[in-house]
Amino acid sequence: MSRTSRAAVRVTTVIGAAAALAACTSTAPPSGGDAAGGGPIAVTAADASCDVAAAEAPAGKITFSVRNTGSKITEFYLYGTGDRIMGEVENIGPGLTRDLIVEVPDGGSYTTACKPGMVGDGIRAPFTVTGSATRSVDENTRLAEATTGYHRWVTSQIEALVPKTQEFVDAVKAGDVETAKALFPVARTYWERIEPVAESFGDIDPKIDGREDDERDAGVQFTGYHRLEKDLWVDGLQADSPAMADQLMADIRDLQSRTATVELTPVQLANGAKELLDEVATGKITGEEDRYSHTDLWDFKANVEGSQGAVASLRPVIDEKDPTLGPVLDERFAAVDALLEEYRVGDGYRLYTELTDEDKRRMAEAVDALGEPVSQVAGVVTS
Ligand SMILES: [Cu+2]
Repeated sequence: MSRTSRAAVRVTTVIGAAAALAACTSTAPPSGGDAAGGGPIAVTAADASCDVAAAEAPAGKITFSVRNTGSKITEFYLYGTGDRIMGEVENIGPGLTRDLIVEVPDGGSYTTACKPGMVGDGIRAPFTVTGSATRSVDENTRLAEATTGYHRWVTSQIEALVPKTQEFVDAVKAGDVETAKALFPVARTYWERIEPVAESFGDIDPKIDGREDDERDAGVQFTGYHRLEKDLWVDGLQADSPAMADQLMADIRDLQSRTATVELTPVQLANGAKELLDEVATGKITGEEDRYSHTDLWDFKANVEGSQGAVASLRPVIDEKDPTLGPVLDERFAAVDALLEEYRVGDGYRLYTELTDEDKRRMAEAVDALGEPVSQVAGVVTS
């Protein structure tokens, strides 16, 4: 789960994901253009203000160019009804500018938000989308194939996630701590590969992958993989561990049934690919995600594979639109893979606690170098 998601768990619907699922398969080239005047909408994000240059844009592709003039790392979101995330851009350091490209097919009321310090509900403002964008699934067969192919891949991951998590859950319920510990990072691999899809459903991700220190509404419990991780590694199995295990399984099955009918757009795939790398940077290289088991490198690898899966589905479109980008992506993914191989131990990886600062520095550098071309994918596929 991403830092962002965790920060916003309290608002119930959050999601680090690429964008919420628009009510369509908007595989047509974006028809709305960029904002009212045509260009990107400038957003000036300071520590206590969030100035969005336009409060309205036509439906279709909307680009926000977010400049952080403050002193804290910030994020920018576009929310739909019920805080459904249409798109977000994370980790914008002071002085930096990053673009958020989002496809909004339906006109209506939306909300923009800057989150200086990456916490809380953010500095919000209403944003209106006018008209509606053309939806023509068949217009671009390559894009349609990309989303179909990715959906197939996600389905295959879920088909492995369900039985692996069941084995993990069974081990917890049987009180077999050693087996459960061994299965924990394995089951999570399938989860971490497809997390942006799960995050797009909002409420599932906090239940499955929330952390103990997440903000929660009163009465909402700390559940999911990390709660069981804490039991297994720190507290020992608790009276309610079996119930927690059952709850995790129920939430995973809920994910499975919702994923069956989900429709994803090419922009969501592209943004999800970048999201996963942001997750690596903020959750894994920091050792924050698996703080009790220290199995962060398993998740690291899975996030990279998930990013690669989404990029791979889009590859024919990327090659058609910008033939220079694909080879750069190949090279950077290969570099990250090669680096991670250095930390392999058997079927797994070295524990986070065994990494030196130099190891972490090299990982951060490789992930940054990969993030750069991956962040171009959304723009290329919608060009
Ligand atoms: Cu996660």
